[in-house]
Amino acid sequence: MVWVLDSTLREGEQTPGVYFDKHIKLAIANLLNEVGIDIIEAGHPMVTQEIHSAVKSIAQKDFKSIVGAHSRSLKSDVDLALECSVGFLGIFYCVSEERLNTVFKKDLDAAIQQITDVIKYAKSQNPKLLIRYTPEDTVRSQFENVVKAAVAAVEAGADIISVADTTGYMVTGTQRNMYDYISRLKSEFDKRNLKPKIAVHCHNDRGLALANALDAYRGGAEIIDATVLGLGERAGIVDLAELLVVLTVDYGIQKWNLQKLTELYELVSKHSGIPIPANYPVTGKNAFTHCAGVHTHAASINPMHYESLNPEILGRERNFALDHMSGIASLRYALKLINEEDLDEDIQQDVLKEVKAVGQRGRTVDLAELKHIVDAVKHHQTYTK
Ligand code: HCA
Ligand code: CU
Repeated sequence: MVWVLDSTLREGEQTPGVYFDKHIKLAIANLLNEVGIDIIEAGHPMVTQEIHSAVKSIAQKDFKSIVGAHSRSLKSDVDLALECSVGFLGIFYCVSEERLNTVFKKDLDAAIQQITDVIKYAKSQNPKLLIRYTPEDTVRSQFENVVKAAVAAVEAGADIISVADTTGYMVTGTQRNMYDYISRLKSEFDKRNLKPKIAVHCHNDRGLALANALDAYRGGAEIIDATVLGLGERAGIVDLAELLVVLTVDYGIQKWNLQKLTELYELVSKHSGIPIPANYPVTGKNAFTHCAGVHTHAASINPMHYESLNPEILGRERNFALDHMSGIASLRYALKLINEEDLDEDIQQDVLKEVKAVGQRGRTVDLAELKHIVDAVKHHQTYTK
């Protein structure tokens, strides 16, 4: 069954300007555990002493989620991760010719030697440790290099191979698609009778991260990386809430507690300083709000006319916004909610006029303001009658 790896505390903290204090990291990890996330990638202990200490504290919690650390392919990084007693270790090293030649000044065999030495070392220190090896920028690297390094990594003890679309380069439905990539990679392992789990890490540079991740899943990937709010380098990666909702509702995988997502998103948004856009799918303020008169009318009869997701799965409520788009049906629905459904027809029309006037000034009318408008219109009519 598919696993979800949340990297809000590692990739997410690579969002420019984002820093989570240790106690906030613990609170986020706690909610991720309550959501039922399979792996929490808690940080890269080498980066700072604070991250080291946070990863260690999270790993010490009695979580159902596996807690992991990120690490370069260096024994010194692995030692710091091992000190944190993590159950998962993600090691990355690129294998593209250009990067090996210009950045690392190493040939492929020397790089593979370094990768396999580090994996063997980590496994020898803790045989139960789940090890993932990621050839960074997998999909733009020479396929033969990826296969050679990944096969060697699995033979050295890696349990998981991750396909990273580090620059959000893949486009479903074209030659550069994840389904084909994962299928080809899996067949290379099959040929050699190796059975690592395949993970996928999709960046969102073209807005296709979720589509690519689902394409990878269809191709046989079993672990999908995501972050809260899709945080991460540049445009970030797959959004966790969107992924979990699709896997639950559309793929029928009943495994995660979606009711905790609102609290998790509010916490991460508050402490990352990244607002949740109002029109964001699943967690945005407007995600379940109907506005135009035609929509509100049909949705108040049966919400499914204008919804394909039920807000209740997230513990959220459907809303009807009043603004310049509203018609009499929306107004009547809102009046019922404030116990004013018996208003005279002409008063209702005047209230609607006022609501539309407010809407044209670029605001919506909430129920409290609607009550004031009703009172004002009633008052005015008493005087002018
Ligand atoms: C990084 C790059 C990375 C690594 C992914 C992984 C990517 O920030 O180190 O280790 O699985 O996108 O390639 O996030
Ligand atoms: Cu990444």
